[in-house]
Amino acid sequence: MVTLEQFIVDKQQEFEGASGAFSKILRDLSLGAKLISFYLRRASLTGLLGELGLTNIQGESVQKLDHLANTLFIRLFSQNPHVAGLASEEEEHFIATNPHGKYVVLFDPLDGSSNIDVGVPVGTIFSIYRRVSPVGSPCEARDFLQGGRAQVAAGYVLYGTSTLLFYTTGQGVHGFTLEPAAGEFLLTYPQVQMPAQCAFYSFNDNQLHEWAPGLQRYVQDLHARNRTAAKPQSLRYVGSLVADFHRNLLKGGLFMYPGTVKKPEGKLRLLYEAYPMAWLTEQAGGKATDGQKPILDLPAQNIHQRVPLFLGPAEEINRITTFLSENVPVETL
Ligand code: P6P
Repeated sequence: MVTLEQFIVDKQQEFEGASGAFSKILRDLSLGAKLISFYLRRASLTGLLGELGLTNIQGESVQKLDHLANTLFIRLFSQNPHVAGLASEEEEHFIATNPHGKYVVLFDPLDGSSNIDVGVPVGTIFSIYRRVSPVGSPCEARDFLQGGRAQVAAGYVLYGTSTLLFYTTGQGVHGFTLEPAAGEFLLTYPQVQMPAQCAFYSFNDNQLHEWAPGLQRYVQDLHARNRTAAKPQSLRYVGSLVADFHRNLLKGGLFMYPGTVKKPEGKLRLLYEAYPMAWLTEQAGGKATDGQKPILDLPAQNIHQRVPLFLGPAEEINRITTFLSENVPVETL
């Protein structure tokens, strides 16, 4: 029965030289997660389902719970003395908070929220950096654009059959389950490793005809391998990144959201979706690319930039890279 806070202390996972900073930031994140979990489970009883009637910077309709989660995390992190600034999927610009804070937090407050009305699990994704601008002055854009390898912590909350919090600080991936009776996250998945073989594949193939020929060829090869495999891979895709990723992290699976001819950068955001999920993937023994290059090595240009995303066991990701680099032509069926 190890609580999240005790685990951080036991593992000395504080950032060096800032005792209590990581604990305090994770404590705010876990408080937000507990409250969001509470509101989500009653949403259809309390009129919190559906749209707010606004459109966010992404051009997406804002769900009522998107707004609630975003507002909650902004309030929590704004009062945290260790946090100098925030960037949210729901906010066009970053928000400077405490000039004496040493860290910045990026988050997708409620990813997959279009699934809430149909009872599909949704999640929160977070990514933490040590600021590079001078402490004592307002944070700057460069604090958020340091690149994936500069993250000091990253993780997600999954609001599913239970509320789970998974994170890494570069010392492996660790998972915790919310015990509502105690209001605590308890350690339930220490040192998670992604299985080397895929039991599942997760992608939306409604734009397959617009994918690179090499990737279409990979999909043909995947189906051909399934015809003779002792244990064929199953398609599992719920359209909620955290839910699809979490299943594949525990059971082994490929997640991909490629670019298309019309949208070569794909849909998912680099800073607060791809970077954190890529670091978790690598820390769990998997591989994360944009189809060719490691996600964590891609430079950050702006906080809402998009990137094609491939997450999974190294063998499967390497196979995709081969098909894409050889751009093997699509076989006529
Ligand atoms: P599509 C949810 O809107 C999201 O951002 C991710 O959580 C999810 O993986 C993806 O989009 C689903 O997109 O185009 O398949 O509905």
